[in-house]
Amino acid sequence: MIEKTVILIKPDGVVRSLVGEILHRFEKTGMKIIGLKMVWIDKDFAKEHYKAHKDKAFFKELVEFITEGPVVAVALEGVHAIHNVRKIVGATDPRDAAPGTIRGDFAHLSMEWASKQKSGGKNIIHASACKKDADEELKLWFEKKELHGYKTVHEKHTF
Ligand code: FUP
Repeated sequence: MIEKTVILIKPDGVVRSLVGEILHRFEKTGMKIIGLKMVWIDKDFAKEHYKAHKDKAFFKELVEFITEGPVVAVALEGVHAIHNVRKIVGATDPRDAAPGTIRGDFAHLSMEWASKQKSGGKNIIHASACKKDADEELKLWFEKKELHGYKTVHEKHTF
């Protein structure tokens, strides 16, 4: 039940100075940050990350968008972390993302709009979709030595 997952604060989230706000939302749940870094990836790395979308019409724009600035990569650990993180992130299209979710609160440019602008969808954040993706993304984004095991106060003090 204890899972590890990956989130990426995408270039739009970074340039809008939303890093602290976003990290806070995950930390408040009690889930544990076990890896954290800022990286400016190149196109080959982006293509590997988004390989599931390589045949989609928006693939080129997706790769261009995620490489236009640095991203903040975060590894999180917690009970049902993959599901819980996706719940906090919200629906893929900002038009559908519910208020209270990161995408619902901080984004509004729809995928339809992005496609008309010929840009990648600006939805602030990526989160691993399932266990298989989480395992692959942890390996792609983090070296073993960049992931840390430690006890949070919640684990130390169980009343
Ligand atoms: P998600 O798992 O919620 O990030 O969504 P997907 O894996 O389905 O999509 C990956 C990324 O493609 C999304 F973050 C947004 C982007 N996208 C576009 O840029 N244009 C589209 O028309 C659809 C998706």
